[in-house]
Amino acid sequence: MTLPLDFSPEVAAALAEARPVVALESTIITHGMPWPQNLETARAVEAAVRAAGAVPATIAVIEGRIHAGLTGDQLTALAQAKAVRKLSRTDLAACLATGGTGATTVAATMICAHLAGIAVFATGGIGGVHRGAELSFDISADLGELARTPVTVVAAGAKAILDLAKTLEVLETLGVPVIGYHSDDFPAFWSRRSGLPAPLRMDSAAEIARAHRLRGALGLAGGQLIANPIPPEAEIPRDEIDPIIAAALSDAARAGVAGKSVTPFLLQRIFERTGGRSLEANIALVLNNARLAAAIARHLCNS
Ligand code: PSU
Ligand code: MN
Repeated sequence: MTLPLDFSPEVAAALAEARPVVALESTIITHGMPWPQNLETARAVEAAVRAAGAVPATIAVIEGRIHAGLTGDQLTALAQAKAVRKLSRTDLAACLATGGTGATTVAATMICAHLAGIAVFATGGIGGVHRGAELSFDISADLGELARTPVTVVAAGAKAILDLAKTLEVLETLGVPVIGYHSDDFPAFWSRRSGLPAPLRMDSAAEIARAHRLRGALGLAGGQLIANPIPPEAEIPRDEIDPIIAAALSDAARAGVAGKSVTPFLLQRIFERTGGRSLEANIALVLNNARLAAAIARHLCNS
């Protein structure tokens, strides 16, 4: 069976010539940010990857086919679409089988990037263990994907709406390397520090690329999580964001939000409750992650 996988001409050429490519997810566009900042950010992130010497491959499922690299029109349509599916490992094949369209989460983007031959992926923050998971069992499929698919994911830690201590515990259980970039502290998305130590630390893209290669050489399944703190000038300090997160979580509990809707609902409530500041921080950290991912991709091509 041939894979329903299409490459943009730019991404196909870069891969054929073994030039650096960085995968980008699409759920952040459809579910993580409001219009029109979602489209502006998607374009700015692609531009940041290019400026840092790599080719961006934004990944989405359109009418039953995986696309690695979107045209301007495809990106705009996705950013404007209402009620797009949010695809993860569980429903990717079903969406393809039924000719559907959907945005890819971190988990689904890792799967598609690996199929496409792309080893590095930049996003905002990964999903993780939700607060109250001991009752809800709500643990993102992103964690299991990091344990099995060999893609290095650059993120500003996990979103601070999660239980970060439990998220780190699960990542350790699954054998996922969590590497603080220029940081001894595990970052908390909008804030530079979570107060929890980063299990590992590296200070160069070259070392991260070497560690990626060595995991493969050792036959270790899975990827790496690079925890890259938000730039200092863009951060919302923890003591400011914590009460807002707590309020958003009680909004979610009152509204009875569950399953796939939890993360988008909380991000929207935090956006409203910070007067848009959370979005500015989110944009800054994604751009920062795109630049580091491009540097890692360049080192992977040169080693
Ligand atoms: N990072 C962001 N905004 C987002 C997400 C990540 O800045 O919207 C998305 C990612 O696609 C991630 C998903 O994989 O949220 C996690 O959702 P869940 O908790 O339902 O697994
Ligand atoms: Mn979930």
